[in-house]
Amino acid sequence: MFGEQKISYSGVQPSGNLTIGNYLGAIKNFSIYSEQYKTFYCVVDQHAITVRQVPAELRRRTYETLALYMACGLDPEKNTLYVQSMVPEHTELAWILNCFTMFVELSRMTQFKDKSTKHADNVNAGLFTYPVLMASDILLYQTDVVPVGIDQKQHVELCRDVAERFNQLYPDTFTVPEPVIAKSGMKIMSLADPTKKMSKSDENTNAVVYILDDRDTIIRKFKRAVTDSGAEIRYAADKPGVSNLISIYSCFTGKTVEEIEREFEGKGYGDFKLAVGEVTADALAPVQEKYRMLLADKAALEAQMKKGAEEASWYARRTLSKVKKKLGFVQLR
Ligand code: ATP
Ligand code: LTN
Repeated sequence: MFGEQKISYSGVQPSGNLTIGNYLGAIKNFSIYSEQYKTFYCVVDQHAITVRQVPAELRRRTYETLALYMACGLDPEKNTLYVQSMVPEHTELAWILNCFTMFVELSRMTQFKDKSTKHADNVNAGLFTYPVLMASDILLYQTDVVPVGIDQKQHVELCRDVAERFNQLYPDTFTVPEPVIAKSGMKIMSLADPTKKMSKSDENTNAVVYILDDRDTIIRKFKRAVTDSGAEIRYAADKPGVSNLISIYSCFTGKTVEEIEREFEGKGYGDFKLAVGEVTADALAPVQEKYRMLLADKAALEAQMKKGAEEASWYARRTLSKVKKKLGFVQLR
């Protein structure tokens, strides 16, 4: 809470082409809060450098991610959209919170374990303290709700623990945030291995549907999606492939699992996969069109970045100044 205002905050890394997992698990749910909350949605470029990035690609993707936020329906007049590295208070608070986060807490994070296996040649300190920078993002804005996919729940819970620890020592400093995880779409799985999360950094591009894939590519990828033994279109633990496709179909059409099972009773996997491809392509077409228009005007995107960073800074400075005062740092007027 900032005064009487409730706050929603989330972020996406500009570390690759965004997927329908990012869309359904996160971005699509950001706008739910636009009317009644003060909302901050950030392009977290500083998180992205915890794994090596090519500078020109990071720069390009920063523009693209901001344009995609807007193309997905986030109106910059109603939401503060900005780039993390343009608001230096994030890293300043991160240092402070590093001193309130325990080594063992960070050692338990599954994303750290996964990423340090995947990037064994670059297990850097930033990868380890990644959740502390994320906690700083969230706590700087006195956030109430954090809409994320389920893979980020553990990080938001760590953020809550850090906030509570800090508040116990220095009362009334931070709002303790809640993770909000969409019921459907919380974890979209890979089309090649439905036991694995669909991820923008997957090397197998056929396993991933990108928001910007064209219609033919989307339909082809779903046609090739791994399904399960048997022929029934049914949502079940022993049918991870079909269940994942049912979830995607449900997210894009708003239909319930039961309605979908009824709709495809007696039909085969081929028909179903084609239908999933078509509804996905239909739903993404307007997003893609708007995205192309927005990306064509770089100056307008830069003006947006500037405005977003100015708005965000105002809030960030207030919280950071309060934290410094509580800690005993001398602040000159
Ligand atoms: P990377 O592959 O680089 O780790 P990512 O695809 O996991 O990236 P992030 O930028 O880490 O994407 O995540 C942005 C948001 O999208 C987070 O809230 C995350 O929980 C959500 N998200 C990512 N992948 C999925 C998925 N497959 N299903 C649902 N939500 C997802
Ligand atoms: N860690 C998140 C991205 C992220 C974020 C945040 C999400 C960075 N800062 C603050 C919510 C709130 C991820 O990897 N998806």
